[in-house]
Amino acid sequence: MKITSARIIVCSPGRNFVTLKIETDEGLTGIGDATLNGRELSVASYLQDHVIPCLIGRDPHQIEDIWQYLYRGAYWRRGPITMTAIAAVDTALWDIKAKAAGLPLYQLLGGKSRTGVMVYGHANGSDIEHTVDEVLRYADMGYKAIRAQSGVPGIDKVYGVGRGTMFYEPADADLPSEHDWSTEKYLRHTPKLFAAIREKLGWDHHLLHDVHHRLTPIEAARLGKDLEPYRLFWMEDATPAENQEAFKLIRQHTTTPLAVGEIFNTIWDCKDLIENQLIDFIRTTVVHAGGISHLRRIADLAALYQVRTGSHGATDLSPVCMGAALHFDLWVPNFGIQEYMKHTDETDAVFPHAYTFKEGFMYPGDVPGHGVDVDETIAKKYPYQRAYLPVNRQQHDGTLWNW
Ligand code: EZ4
Ligand code: CO
Repeated sequence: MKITSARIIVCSPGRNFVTLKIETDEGLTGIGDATLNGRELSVASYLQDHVIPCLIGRDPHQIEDIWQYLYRGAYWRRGPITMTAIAAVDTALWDIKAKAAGLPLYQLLGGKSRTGVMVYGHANGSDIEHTVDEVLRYADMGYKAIRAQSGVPGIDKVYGVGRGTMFYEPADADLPSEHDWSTEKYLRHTPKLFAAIREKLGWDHHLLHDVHHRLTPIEAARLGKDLEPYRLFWMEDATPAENQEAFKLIRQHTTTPLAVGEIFNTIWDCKDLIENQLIDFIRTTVVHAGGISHLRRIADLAALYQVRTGSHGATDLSPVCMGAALHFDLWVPNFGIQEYMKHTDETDAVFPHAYTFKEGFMYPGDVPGHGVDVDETIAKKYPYQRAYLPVNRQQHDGTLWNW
């Protein structure tokens, strides 16, 4: 088999998505997600201008060789744009291989390790009462695990509280919108939120929380300690992870499990945190960490230290990534949980898919490949629209902070 063509489909059915489609001389095609939120066109150009010319004529079955060719061959290793582009190629090639075999992708990875994939949904509210109601609504929908984010009294706009209740979408403007921040107010508020949730919800559901890189290490340690009574499944991105030594300090102070990795793009970003047992869940994804081939390497390293997977799955990860992730999750032995935010109906129409949700679990389906397609005719109705993630500034003096 030979790759005869490859092309990029950019569309915006409510938000931007970049999709790579690879075609072969045997008529089999495969697709991969290449969406990098707020920097979409850089990846599209990287693929179009620098990767696609190298793919034509290659045997799509040689997934590993093509991966190494694109990673080593670029000379400039790693980074979100390179690794998202490689991920798109890798995902599309796994799709083709599985279709050629006539098997759902999880069978090629080693088959099912579980009956379904536990996912967590997002409960967002403007204040504690509203967030508690949202958590209960997610429990009613069947979710076994729920992430809770709440507005903070005295802070104008806070991460996790956005438009809509099923489709929270942070990339909200054609220039970055500005949020404000107060660590003191957040740290006072958040333990009260989880106390209120446990009181109404009880103890039969997993609860998660995303700090979104807002705290210094000692502040993160304090929040972890204050949340211990509510037995969180995890506290996510408690502090920025460029300096990974910071996690030692957090670890020394709290038994609240720690999750990191949605912005990581290779195993090298994960290595020290995993080997030093500073985290409990690794959140790298198919689309931002080099595809299924590379994510498998990260998961195998993590397994040595009882670190489990918890892949990022917000709405900027397209249904193509979601489908591939669910095959991966069904197989990966050290699976923890999968993030899931429902896409809009417009997005689902552009990306018809075999995966389903039932009672808090998801299933990738059994069609050959990863089970997600792209309807190019519908996609054409939604042209690219520039959109940015917000920035965050300290209240009072406007110091730029971590969003
Ligand atoms: O901010 O996907 O856990 N989920 C998150 C997301 C991220 C966006 C960034 O593109 O933190 O909401
Ligand atoms: Co996050």
